[in-house]
Amino acid sequence: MAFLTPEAAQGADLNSDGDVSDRVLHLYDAGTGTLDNVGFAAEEFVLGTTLLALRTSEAAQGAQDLNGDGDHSDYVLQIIDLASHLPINTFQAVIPCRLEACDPRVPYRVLKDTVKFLTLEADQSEDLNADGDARTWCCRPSTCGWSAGALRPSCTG
Ligand SMILES: [Ca+2]
Ligand SMILES: [Ca+2]
Ligand SMILES: [Ca+2]
Repeated sequence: MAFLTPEAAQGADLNSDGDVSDRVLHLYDAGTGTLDNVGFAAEEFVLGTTLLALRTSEAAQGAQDLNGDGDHSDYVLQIIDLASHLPINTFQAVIPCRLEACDPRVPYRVLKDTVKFLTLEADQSEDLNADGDARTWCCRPSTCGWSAGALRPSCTG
């Protein structure tokens, strides 16, 4: 189970950035009764069966540049491997999908070993060209990263 804890309600700085104004992702394992603070602020998250994807505001995360483009005004997609609880930063800006084709309850899609999401080129300070800004992140037990043909909306191999 995953949920967002408001720091203000908890009276604690849960993502170690020196303020108490963020909402920070926690994972709870009912099997073992353990509560895990992921340590990242999140605007929202999407829980899959093996992966969880969250959208972190750089501003809320202590003004860190999480996508490496030299500013701290973006929202960046991060992924948690639910087996290990290890966070993986994709270093990619993300916007919730507001297209008609998208379900508004699912701002980005989390599949078994793949997360599909939208990046605005302006946020990423990068010309991603061609195919409508859809990006795909593949994560498999041995390798996490971009699939071959990274900008295609599906993962292969
Ligand atoms: Ca904080
Ligand atoms: Ca903060
Ligand atoms: Ca940035």
